[in-house]
Amino acid sequence: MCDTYLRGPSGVITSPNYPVQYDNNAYCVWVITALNPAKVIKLTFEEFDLERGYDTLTVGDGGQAGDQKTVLYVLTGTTVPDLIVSTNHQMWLLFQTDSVRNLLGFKATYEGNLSSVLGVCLPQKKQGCGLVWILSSQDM
Ligand SMILES: [Ca+2]
Repeated sequence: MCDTYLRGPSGVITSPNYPVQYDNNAYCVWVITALNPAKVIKLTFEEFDLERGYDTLTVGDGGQAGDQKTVLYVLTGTTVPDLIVSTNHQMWLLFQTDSVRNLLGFKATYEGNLSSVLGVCLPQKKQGCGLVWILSSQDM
């Protein structure tokens, strides 16, 4: 899952191991960026299955992943969320799980009228999946 290039006008983000259960102590960050600042990012969920209250996917506006001031939603449980649209050209996702009980995870597609998307994986200090994806796009 690391060091993967994603290209095209849209792409898929899944929890680690999907469609197999995610790991304990996961800490994954995604930042989706449209280089055209006039664009917004749309995130559509197809599957959602997290341990309610203990494993969460936080979705925020902008590029400062984890910034409490920009949180749009903290998602947990097994209800598939509605479409999420950012208010600007960046959206971040933070997936965190605790140390027990894993479910299936999530699958979402992102779309921002993008012509290309680059995915980069960076190491994280925390234990678990430790993925940081920085997704950038550029209009043709
Ligand atoms: Ca858990």
